[in-house]
Amino acid sequence: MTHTTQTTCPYCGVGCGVVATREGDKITVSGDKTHPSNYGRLCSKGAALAETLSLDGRLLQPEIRGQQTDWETALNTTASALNDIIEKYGRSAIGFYVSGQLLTEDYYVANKLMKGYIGTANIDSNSRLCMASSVAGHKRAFGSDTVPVDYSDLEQADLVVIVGSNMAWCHPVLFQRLSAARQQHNDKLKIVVIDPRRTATCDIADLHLPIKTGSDVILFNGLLHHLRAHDHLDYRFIEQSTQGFASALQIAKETAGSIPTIAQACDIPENDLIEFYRLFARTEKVVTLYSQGVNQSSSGTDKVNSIINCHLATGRIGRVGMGPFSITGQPNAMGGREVGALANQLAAHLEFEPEYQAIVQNYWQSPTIAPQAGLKAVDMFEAIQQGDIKAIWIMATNPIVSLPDANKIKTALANCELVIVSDCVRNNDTVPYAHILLPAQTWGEKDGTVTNSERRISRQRAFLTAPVEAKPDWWIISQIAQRMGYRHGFNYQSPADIFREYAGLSGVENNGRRDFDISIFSQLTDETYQTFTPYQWAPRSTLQLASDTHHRPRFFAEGRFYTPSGKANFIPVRPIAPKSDTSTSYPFILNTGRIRDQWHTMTRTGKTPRLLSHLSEPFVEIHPDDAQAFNIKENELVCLDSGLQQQIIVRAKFSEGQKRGYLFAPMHWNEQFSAQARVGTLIAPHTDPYSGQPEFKHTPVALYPYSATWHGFLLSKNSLELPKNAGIGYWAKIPQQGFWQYEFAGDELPLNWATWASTHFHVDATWLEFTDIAHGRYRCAQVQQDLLDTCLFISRDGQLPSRTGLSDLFNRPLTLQERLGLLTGQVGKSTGERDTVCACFGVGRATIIKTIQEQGVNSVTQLSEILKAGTNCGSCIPELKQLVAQHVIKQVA
Ligand SMILES: Nc1nc2c(c(=O)[nH]1)N[C@H]1C(S)=C(S)[C@@H](COP(=O)(O)OP(=O)(O)OC[C@H]3O[C@@H](n4cnc5c(=O)[nH]c(N)nc54)[C@H](O)[C@@H]3O)O[C@H]1N2
Ligand SMILES: Nc1nc2c(c(=O)[nH]1)N[C@H]1C(S)=C(S)[C@@H](COP(=O)(O)OP(=O)(O)OC[C@H]3O[C@@H](n4cnc5c(=O)[nH]c(N)nc54)[C@H](O)[C@@H]3O)O[C@H]1N2
Ligand code: SF4
Ligand SMILES: [Mo]
Repeated sequence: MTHTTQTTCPYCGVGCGVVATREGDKITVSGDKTHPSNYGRLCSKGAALAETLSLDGRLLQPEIRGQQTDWETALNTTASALNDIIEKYGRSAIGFYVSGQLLTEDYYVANKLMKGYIGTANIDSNSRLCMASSVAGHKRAFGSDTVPVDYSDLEQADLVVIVGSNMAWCHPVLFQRLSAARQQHNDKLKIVVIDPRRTATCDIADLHLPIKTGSDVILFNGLLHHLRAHDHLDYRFIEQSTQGFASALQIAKETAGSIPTIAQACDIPENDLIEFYRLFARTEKVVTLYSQGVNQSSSGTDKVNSIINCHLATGRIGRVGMGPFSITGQPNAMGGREVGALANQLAAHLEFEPEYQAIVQNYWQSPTIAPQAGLKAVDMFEAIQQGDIKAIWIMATNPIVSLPDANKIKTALANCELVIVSDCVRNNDTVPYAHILLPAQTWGEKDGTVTNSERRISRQRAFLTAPVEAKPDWWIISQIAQRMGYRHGFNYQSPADIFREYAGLSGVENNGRRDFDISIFSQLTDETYQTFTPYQWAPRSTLQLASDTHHRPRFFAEGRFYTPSGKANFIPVRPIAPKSDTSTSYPFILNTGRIRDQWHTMTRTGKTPRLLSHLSEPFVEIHPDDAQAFNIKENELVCLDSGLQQQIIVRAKFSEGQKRGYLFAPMHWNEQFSAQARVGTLIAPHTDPYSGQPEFKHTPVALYPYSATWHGFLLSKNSLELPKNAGIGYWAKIPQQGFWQYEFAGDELPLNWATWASTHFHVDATWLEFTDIAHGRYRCAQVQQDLLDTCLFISRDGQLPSRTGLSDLFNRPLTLQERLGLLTGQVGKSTGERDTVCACFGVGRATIIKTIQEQGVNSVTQLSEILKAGTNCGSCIPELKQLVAQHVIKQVA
């Protein structure tokens, strides 16, 4: 029997609808054609969701200090441990660190417990690392955290300015919608990308401005001044709907200076700068879309306001096809902002003001209410380190990987009296520090709502039976709250109960005074909650039940904002240089971010071979000329050092798109997947003064080759716990179809490889072994009943057999020749496929280049017809285009 469930993707803030289809034991996942975010499209990560559903690596039983226990004990122990800490040290000694991977209902209950019952606001979300600068910027300008743009505005704009966002990789389906709109408009729609790197997003750009990191405020201050100087302002709008224009303009003029000064400060060609200013000035329908290149900066909030200033000055807000658009990262980053699970918000877009505190406490009928804002993420972990916070409850986030100064987070947690972790995996970098581990349900099992970047609330629905001991986060929090003695506030039977209560709160004494009001849902029946269709909240939602975006009132359409005067604020912003700069010891700027096929700390996307085939090892991207100057070879292992406690060791990857003097490393790799590749260990915890968001994109570092004296790799049918004392300075773990691949390198040569292998990998007489002392080679293999179980290859000079050739041997009995081949190192045929470009059909770079060259391919369409690459999710199209362009040109030349 076939059973289908409509739900949403657990990854990015685009919030795509997916359909999970179950036929017997087989589950497939496809795009939901009826969902207004994606209309059936999925990216490479969404398309691979069905491959991530296994229970491998799941946390399936509560644990207290390493011992498995039952829920009753775990809940009682947690509740009484929290109460003990409150009694001994006071309520401020407790902190919750929550996440945009939680559902709205989970988020709401956690926030309620902390702010209304424990009575402090020491609850912050990993959205602090993600959206906080946008929230702060919105509030300063609009008096509310309102995102005034819809996805359809991107399609209706004539100019889209993409600032600090690699949407081709990070919001791929929205990027596809934008690309399609551009094709349809016959290129009338212009696209400008502002990013120090030339990313895949630049593939559809008419203009790319590779500015220096942190120079965005100068660029947009210069734009504001340019708009004034060339008479492109909307004076009526400025007069009727805004305040503070004169001083914002004055500061912009003073600080940006002339075109040559701005071009120099941003390090871009003058002509390109003028072209951007002219495009912006003459185009009415402009959307400025921005993300972490703006937010994750010590001047993130000012960057946001410098962008908003330009939209206010031209009156380009609140109308079709225009506006500033902060795009959200996590599946429910927006939901977290709505419920208010950030330390400086109260709940449901209500702020820390006496009137609102009274509203919330009264609505909750709670014993207390947090008196003031609590500690933001970075400060919260500092307070743990200082011993001011004694108990921390971490839910759905992995701070030892994702917070700056990540090794200090380790020390802080190691010294913390009580660490509670609710997660769905048994092994991530944070889990070992937990005294209490609470197994949570994961995507496919859990049930509730999420809100995407365009304020659209969708249901996430369960389509799997959850393992018995995995529980929904809202249930875990409510049970603990009840056992802490807060019986009446947490007696929820279902997520629908919570959603109704939360929707009700948004409407209390609102009457249009606040932007967020979904109180129409406060009486929703359980049945309607089950069948809830995607709903975009809008002004006066109370009056508008229709889900049709095109007929909904728009935020700011009447030029009214949520400030006391009703007028939007211009914020005068002065450019501030990033907190630290390069020096002779740290000559490069390290920029960090995401890659196409991995999600954050890899706990889900790291499970599937397909998603690790695109980029399978931790790396740093460097301009080839910089590499040459620093004597770095392509694919060589290199060390990065920022002067904090630890270095990282990753592979050097050359890219012409990298700005000179800059490096880029992905944020994803962690201690489950590599020896030393957590970039967070390099990043100083500098934060934005308004938002508290860390500066993840600007760390001065030194770079030098890793002095490897040997290289090797191991392929094994089973996932291995690598020996800690084996002198393997670098390793990376890569899941493959039917086996695991481990890449190794070390800087200390063991005296004897055979002894080394027998000590660390239990190689004994049952293994086949070969040592070539003269050439520094060692090989061994374990074959059981003709089937290859494990093989290990070591070499001093880096000459090693092809991994792809060997991979074939795991799936069938070995011939005698192949067994011998394992020892001579001449086994399997290399297909030369290392980097998979099209994850859906497994098509690699080498095949693509060969096809382009041998078959005279000159377009992606032609290439796709031959290889199928790019015909499913389309996430690889920017790279395919790049390869076609590069290799066609070479042929002509
Ligand atoms: N594949 C994938 N997609 C994801 C995620 C993921 O882990 N993997 N995570 C999701 C989440 S939570 C988030 S927050 C989003 C993030 O989405 P994005 O913000 O698009 O991703 P990042 O790679 O962090 O950074 C974006 C770009 O900012 C540029 N940048 C750095 N410094 C500056 C600067 O000073 N000015 C300007 N203008 N640009 C700069 C970087 O070079 C980078 O290309 O992605 C979401 N989508
Ligand atoms: N260097 C650098 N660092 C960064 C960034 C950067 O650009 N550069 N970006 C920052 C940003 S924008 C973000 S959003 C963060 C993300 O960083 P994290 O939040 O640390 O990353 P995730 O891997 O998403 O962690 C989610 C954890 O929650 C678990 N989980 C998933 N679903 C559930 C659930 O339903 N319930 C529970 N209880 N657990 C669940 C997963 O197993 C995983 O362990 O990283 C930040 N850190
Ligand atoms: S764009 Fe990709 S990752 Fe983002 S929600 Fe859609 S399918 Fe998921
Ligand atoms: Mo994020």
